[in-house]
Amino acid sequence: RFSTSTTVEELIAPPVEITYTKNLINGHFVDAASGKTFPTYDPRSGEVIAHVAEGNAEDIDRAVSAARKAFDEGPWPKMTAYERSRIMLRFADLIEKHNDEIAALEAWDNGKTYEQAAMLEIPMLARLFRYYAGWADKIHGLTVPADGNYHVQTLHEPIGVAGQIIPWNFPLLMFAWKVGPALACGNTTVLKTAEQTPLSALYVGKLFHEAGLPPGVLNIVSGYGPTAGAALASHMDVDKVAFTGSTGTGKIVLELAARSNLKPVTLELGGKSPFIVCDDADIDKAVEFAHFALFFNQGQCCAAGSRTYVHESVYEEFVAKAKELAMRRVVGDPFKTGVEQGPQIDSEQFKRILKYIRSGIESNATLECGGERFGSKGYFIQPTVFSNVKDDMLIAQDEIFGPVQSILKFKDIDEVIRRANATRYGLTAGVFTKNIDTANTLTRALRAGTVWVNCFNVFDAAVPYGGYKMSGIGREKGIYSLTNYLEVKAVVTPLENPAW
Ligand code: TXE
Repeated sequence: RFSTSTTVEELIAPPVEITYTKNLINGHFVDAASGKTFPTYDPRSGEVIAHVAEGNAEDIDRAVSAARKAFDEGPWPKMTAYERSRIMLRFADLIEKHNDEIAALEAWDNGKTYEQAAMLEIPMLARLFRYYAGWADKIHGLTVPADGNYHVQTLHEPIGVAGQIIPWNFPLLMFAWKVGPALACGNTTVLKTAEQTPLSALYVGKLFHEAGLPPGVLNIVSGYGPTAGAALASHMDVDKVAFTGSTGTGKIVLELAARSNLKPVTLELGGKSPFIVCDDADIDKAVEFAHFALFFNQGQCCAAGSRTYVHESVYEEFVAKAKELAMRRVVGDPFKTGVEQGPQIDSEQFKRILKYIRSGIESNATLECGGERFGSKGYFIQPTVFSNVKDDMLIAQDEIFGPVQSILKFKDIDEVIRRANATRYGLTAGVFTKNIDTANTLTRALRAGTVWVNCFNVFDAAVPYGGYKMSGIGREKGIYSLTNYLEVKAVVTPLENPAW
């Protein structure tokens, strides 16, 4: 089944033109200050898709100046919240109108399936902006019953210029998680996209301006992390930084923020999330969800359920079914209908994942299926399942970020709680049981920002998302995300007539 297939040898031409490759600063597409460009690649073949303006510190500086001006002089924070909301709603309408082109760009630059982008991610992008548009005119402070004759109120004000650094696994959903709340609260922003996937953000950035976004409110700079990203995190005129990516880079961002102007930082980092299958679970459903929890988006999800703990009484059955499902997974050109798994993002991730697979084999985990590259070009990897995985193996400890499922065995609930929590991460967890008491025990005991019970990867605009421990700081989405982009001002006024 995994033998080299011809499906990835003849690639379908993506149904979209590349129109925007320059940085979007102050409402205009401009070349990089240095005049340099960098290539972005098609992960199906490793061939260059386009050359994109390579932003560095100078471009970040220009973008921050534009954002500063748009914040300090308006019109964005000074506009009525209703007007801001209407622009965001018009943007959502334009996203829907251009759904298929945006999806094609996203699939081409990232390697995810066109169907996933067109049917799930781009509709979700519009949904997220409508959600945040709804918040724009519902952000307000409190009146506080302080001691003494004072009228005390709190004003919830935008924090200023946001610096936002995003990864490549969900380029546009990460765009929405960052830009949505920042703009709803009246901030302006400079967004640094991932160097692997610069194209789709530029396209939707243009649509946002068509929807009436004033220049300078959203600036998008393409470029590399240590140059453009670091310049943004350490910029003295950026008031807040939000980052999604690896835990290692998250530490650097936090340090750069601290060493510059102590700007507040939100971080959404890596994970090694447990997926726990109890003895009373619906096994077929658990197998299906465990597969989805790990293999979705080529395994390139921070949420991935990458430690599948299965109760010993159902372990053999579970492993057999998980293997069968992985063997049936359709790998191929992500533009082809019915394909479930495309290539990994780039050669670096591809090599890294294969290295982890080798480490699993060397440490004597049982390779149930997969284990090698798929096809002979591009960055495709066979869906891989390991059983008999032990907690101290590298594949059970590190974030692999690829299509590699690790199945571990457990005996009782206290033991699995202890083992599930024995990690530096704490992003998500999955629990499969029909027993309400077991579900309640596990949801409270697991140290993770999200616990999905009898489901997984449910990402609603209103539901907060973020990590415990080294999986991050702060929450995105939902009402909780707004606090990342607001300052609270207490206003105290004496009352003239003490009798009041
Ligand atoms: O991440 P980086 P990479 C994890 C996953 C993956 C690993 C490495 O395990 O295998 O990270 O991926 C920018 N200052 N995740 O190397 O470096 C960079 O340009 C400022 C989990 O791609 O964290 C990009 O825009 N910025 C994750 C962004 O940081 C810097 C999603 C992410 O890149 C920078 C992606 C610097 N010094 C990877 N260096 C998730 N949580 O979903 C890099 N960047």
